[in-house]
Amino acid sequence: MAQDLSGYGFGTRAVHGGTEPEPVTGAIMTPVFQTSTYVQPRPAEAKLHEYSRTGNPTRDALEAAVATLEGAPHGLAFASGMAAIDAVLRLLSAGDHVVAGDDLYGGTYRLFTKVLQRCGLSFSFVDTSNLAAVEAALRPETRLLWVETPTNPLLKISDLSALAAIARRAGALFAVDNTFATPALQQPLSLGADLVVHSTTKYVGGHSDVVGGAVVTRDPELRERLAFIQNAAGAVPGPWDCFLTLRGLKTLHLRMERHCDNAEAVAAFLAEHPKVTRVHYPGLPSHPGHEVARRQMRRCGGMVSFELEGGIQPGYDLCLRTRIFRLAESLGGVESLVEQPATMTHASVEPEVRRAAGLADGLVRLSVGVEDREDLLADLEQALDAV
Ligand code: P1T
Repeated sequence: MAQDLSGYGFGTRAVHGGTEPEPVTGAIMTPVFQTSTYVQPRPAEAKLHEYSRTGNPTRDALEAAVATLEGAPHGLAFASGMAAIDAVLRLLSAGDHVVAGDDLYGGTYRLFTKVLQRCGLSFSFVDTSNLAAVEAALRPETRLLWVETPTNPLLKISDLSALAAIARRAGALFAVDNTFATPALQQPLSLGADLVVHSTTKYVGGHSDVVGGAVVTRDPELRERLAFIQNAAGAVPGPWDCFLTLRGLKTLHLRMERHCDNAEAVAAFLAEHPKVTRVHYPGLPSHPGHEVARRQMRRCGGMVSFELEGGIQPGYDLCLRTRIFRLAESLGGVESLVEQPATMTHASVEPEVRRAAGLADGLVRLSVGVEDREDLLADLEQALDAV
């Protein structure tokens, strides 16, 4: 049983969460328990685990570690961020209604509208930074409020405490996709959320080498229901993926400082550049969510998006001209990435829906990595000069 780390600082919890010396050898790092099943002393009497879809010691360590980061007792790991989101939505039943943000990862929007709607759930997409809009979208059958903050890709900020109060009054669960902020910068459970979801593919894993997801909660009943869904549906990560994610998250606090330092510099640079018409970064005082972000986030994270004068073509050209910022989907790894959401990560959102939410076709999104700041700024400068 892992020791209770609740009184320790975030860095100590990141390093030690979930990992106890392995009892047989004393190995300080949790081994990869590459096994599908476990020999039982007697029928239906398992030592600890019976089958690796249901449980695996490497996964146990990861689940405990992610929970510790969010300051919660219960974590569950999934094969991807989408699998984690899908598991949360399976807490609902046909006929239930969900209020969700209007600027979500394109894959989340796709799951909601193209898969789960067909199964009898209904969705209203609203700007969750507008509390009145959230209130107005509630229905008697609303069972879930689903929020990203900062959002992907527009970095909109929603007031988590206020939304938690709205959800509570409506009798709905409040789930926060904390992928962009990470628990190093924002802890939604302490602000009233019932569930926190992660694509651990991103900052939690941090090294662009593994896909995974997690759900964290303080509520033992929600944990039981989610563990049942996890086992019944089976979208679990393998032990190697758990190991890599666990290794990655031990340095989350160190990496996030550097991501934030670099993103602040990049946002300030872009805000001053004559070819840039708009910068979305909650750390800029001009950002409409700046004050709320300062209240509920420690720092503002490593994601920056922006628009260029002239619309789509210059953004497209910029993606081809950066050398250190590599053109790729995903985010949150040590490497800086650039992409064009409208044609890449958010292509599954209908153009009119994207535009109504403020996602311009020419928007460029940066995942600012942990390289040297001067090199990142020089890379953007030469690419901007060329477009
Ligand atoms: O890719 P996966 O691990 O399944 O996670 C999905 C997901 C969930 N939530 C947020 C906020 C995300 O950004 C993602 C994945 N996003 C990308 C791949 C991207 O480039 O935006």
